[in-house]
Amino acid sequence: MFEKILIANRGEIALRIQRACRELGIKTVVVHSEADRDAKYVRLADESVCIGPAPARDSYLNMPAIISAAEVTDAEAIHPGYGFLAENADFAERVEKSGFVFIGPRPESIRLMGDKVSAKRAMIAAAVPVVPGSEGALPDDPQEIQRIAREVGYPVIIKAAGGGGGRGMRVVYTEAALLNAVTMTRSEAGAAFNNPEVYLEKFLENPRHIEIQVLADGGRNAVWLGERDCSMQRRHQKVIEEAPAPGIARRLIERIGERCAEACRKINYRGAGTFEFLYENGEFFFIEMNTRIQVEHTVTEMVTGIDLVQQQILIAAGEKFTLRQRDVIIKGHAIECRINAEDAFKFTPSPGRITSWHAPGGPGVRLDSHVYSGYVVPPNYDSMIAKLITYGDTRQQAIARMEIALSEMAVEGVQTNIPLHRELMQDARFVEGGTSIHYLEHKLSQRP
Ligand code: MV4
Repeated sequence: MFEKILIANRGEIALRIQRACRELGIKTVVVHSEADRDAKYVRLADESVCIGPAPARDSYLNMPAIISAAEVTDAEAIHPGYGFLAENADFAERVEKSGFVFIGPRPESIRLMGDKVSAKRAMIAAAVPVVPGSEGALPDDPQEIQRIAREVGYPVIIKAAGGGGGRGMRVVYTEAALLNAVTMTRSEAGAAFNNPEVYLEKFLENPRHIEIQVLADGGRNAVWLGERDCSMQRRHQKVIEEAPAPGIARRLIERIGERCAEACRKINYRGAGTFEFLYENGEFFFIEMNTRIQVEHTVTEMVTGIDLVQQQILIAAGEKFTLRQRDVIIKGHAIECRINAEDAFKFTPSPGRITSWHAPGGPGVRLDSHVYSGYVVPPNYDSMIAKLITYGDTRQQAIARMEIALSEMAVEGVQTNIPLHRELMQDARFVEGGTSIHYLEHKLSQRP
């Protein structure tokens, strides 16, 4: 097992990784920017290294600075968390070339999934159902593009191969709008991702976003750890996640989960990963794979009792990965509310000093947060300051516990989206379960 790990991230996930290391008896090095110098988790780490000024590109995205920090502190492995360099194949490669272990998939896997066209091709080969669309990237010939779109059937969506997570896509409803949309998406993709390749899919109008969590050892052992419903989102930012997904037949999920585990074996996937699907009219369609630990991994931990961050570390250390599918038993229900420092109505960021911080508690309540009374939320990074997770025997109990926990939570000095979460816990459609990816934005558009 490793003696010392460097954490190349900030905020709640830096603390989360630190806690996993502690439990495994591993020392931690935290790298931080000048803006995060006074963060409590920085002081709680065994060592810390300032790697640059506040802007992420000068610190959390500065590969040589991070690798140098690992060298001077004698860390053996680097955990990238989520965001920043977590899905940067070049970083993973440089980490390994410098003699450290990257706690994540092999660089080739990150690269394969980073290119959404090659990811989809790999899934088709592994018998994972995908959204109907072009076979690979779209050709240049306009007539050929029109033929593909006609065959798939309108509406269609044009997506950048280098995009993902909602970046670089365009919906097209008529043939008249097709070629211009392809040209525009191509040119934006060339500028944004340095890759002008685009592909085409049938546009699903009212799907849910369901994702499958996997853990794999890079060889024959791969397991899936149930699903999460992440449909409650605004502008591609998830707001609430839950596990399991309400109202979907278990045999259907099991079939998809098995396909995901088999796909991992096929590509020798290593570490934690997430298969993203759109779910509509009882069918699953793969869209993307994330090769990192995700923000919402917590709800899977609550319903499986498995510590996903510890598993990532064990797998990276080459310890025998002994988890078997029969050991993964989904029990109860978990919901996560992302607490952001932002205006609850206008969604504008609200950085600044938290003058008062009261955390909720009680049975089935988990709060993952690096924040405390007196903490200053820097304006340089995303606005998430906490994840409030509740667990219950039933979905109804998890919701009830969430309502109580939200009511106990008191934050002063910055504005938060706690009022929005309280509203959602009382929302009849949310309580019923199974709302689509458009529900939240639709609801917000109806607000007075
Ligand atoms: C889609 C889609 C409908 N049809 N693909 C957005 C993020 C990226 N991961 C893929 N996205 C979508 N792809 C087809 N063929 C609708 C979305 C989409 C979406 C997906 C998941 C969660 C929220 C979303 C919000 C708007 C659009």
